[in-house]
Amino acid sequence: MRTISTQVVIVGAGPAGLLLSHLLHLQGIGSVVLEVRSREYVEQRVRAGLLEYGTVDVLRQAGLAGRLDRQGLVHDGLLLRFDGGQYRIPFGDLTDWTTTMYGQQEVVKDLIAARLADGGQVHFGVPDVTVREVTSQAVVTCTLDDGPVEVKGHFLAGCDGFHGVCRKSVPAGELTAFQHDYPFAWLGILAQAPPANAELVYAAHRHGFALHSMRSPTVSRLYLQVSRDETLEQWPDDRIWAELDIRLAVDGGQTIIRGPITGRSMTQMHSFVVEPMQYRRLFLVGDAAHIVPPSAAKGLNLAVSDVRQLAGAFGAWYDDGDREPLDEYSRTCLRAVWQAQGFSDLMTALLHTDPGGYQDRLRTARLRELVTSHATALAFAEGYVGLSRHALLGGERTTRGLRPVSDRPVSDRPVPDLAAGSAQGSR
Ligand code: RFL
Ligand code: PHB
Repeated sequence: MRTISTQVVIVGAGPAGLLLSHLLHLQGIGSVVLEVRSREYVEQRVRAGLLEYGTVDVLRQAGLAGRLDRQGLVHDGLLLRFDGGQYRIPFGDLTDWTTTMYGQQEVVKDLIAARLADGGQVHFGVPDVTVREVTSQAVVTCTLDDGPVEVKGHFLAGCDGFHGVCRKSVPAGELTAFQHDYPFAWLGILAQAPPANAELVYAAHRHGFALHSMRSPTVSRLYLQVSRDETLEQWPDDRIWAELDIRLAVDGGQTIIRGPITGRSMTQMHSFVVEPMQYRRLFLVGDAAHIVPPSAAKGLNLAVSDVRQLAGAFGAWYDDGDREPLDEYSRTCLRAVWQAQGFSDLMTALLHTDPGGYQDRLRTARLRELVTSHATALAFAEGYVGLSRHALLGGERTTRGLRPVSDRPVSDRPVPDLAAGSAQGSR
């Protein structure tokens, strides 16, 4: 069997695997990427669309944002519709951070183009990746165009998504899985229709949640909350549009622009985290280690956070022989992962419901608080744009609302002398 040697073996050419390979290349570290699907398939797979500012920043600093900067739609606010009213959360004003709408498959196309232009080794259509060893070295076997190969490296990065082989190769009892299933699903469509609003619209309606999102000035992305046992066959086009009209309605005005539906999907809503995100020389990255419900658009952004940590840790190891960042990878990432789990759960609870009951009333009260309390809106905005997670990972905190009131440590401030009988003290 032929042997290919590299430094880091990467399984999966989704955003996580491709970005990791690119960031390693920028540091002079070699990798081989093995992907089960064809290049065409991964470049067409419609999924995420909302990139946090931190994600855009990573892509920009890695020289990957040429098309993203030209075509991405930068947002600084979102619209919330509930109880017949519409409210705006100006997250850009609240946090100084923006989000960018740019399809995940466009990020993947840009990454593949960059990897191939740099002579990167990315193998598509590899059907049978098998993890052989991750103890003293990383070894996987698979079949490439010219027959069976053994791919050997110092480390293995499992970037193969939730259903991949890497996590499953870890011996039983080494990892602990935490899981939560929500009782609903998202029916998503992609339509050749201009978005009716410049900003995303999140609607909490008594029929269920609806989201009006977009991919470009001519392509809308729309979602409906459905129950988890419903199928796409139960939702012909007319029913989808009629339900979107109802749930997104505000004061009876026109809410969506219809157009040909070019893609549809049904996504079950789950949360999943595996701990730790490392086993010996195997590092789990992105959806291979954790899944969030799509409500808060965190999955892709979280995958990019993991990659950033891991690429930095490999850099420290290969440059200076410093293994601490690799040892800390799982602990550091899990802090961010659980923060994102918490925010995704909060946003799911705020927007989805079984109508009519106690929980429904509570949800409306919480939405009302979100659009009336500056403190609540600020906390929400920090979670939405990814600033809370950025701060947890050691990033600089620039949000307006959280600048320190005084730069002076508390111990330097004069202590009022109550015994002196000042006007206030003697009252
Ligand atoms: P991916 O994208 O699943 O990539 C894993 C890759 O591994 C390959 N693979 C294998 N390769 C070799 N051998 C095997 N045995 C393999 N098994 C699998 C797969 O073919 C694939 O190419 O994981 P990655 O890279 O960690 O990226 C994660 C993101 O894809 C995911 O978190 C997001 O799409 C989640 N998500 C969203 N995230 C956001 O940040 N913003 C959003 O707006 C957003 N919206 C969404 C979403 C996910 C959705 N669905 C469909 C789950 C909206 C939806 C509806
Ligand atoms: C999307 O466009 O796919 C999207 C946007 C915002 C979300 C979730 C999904 O909160």
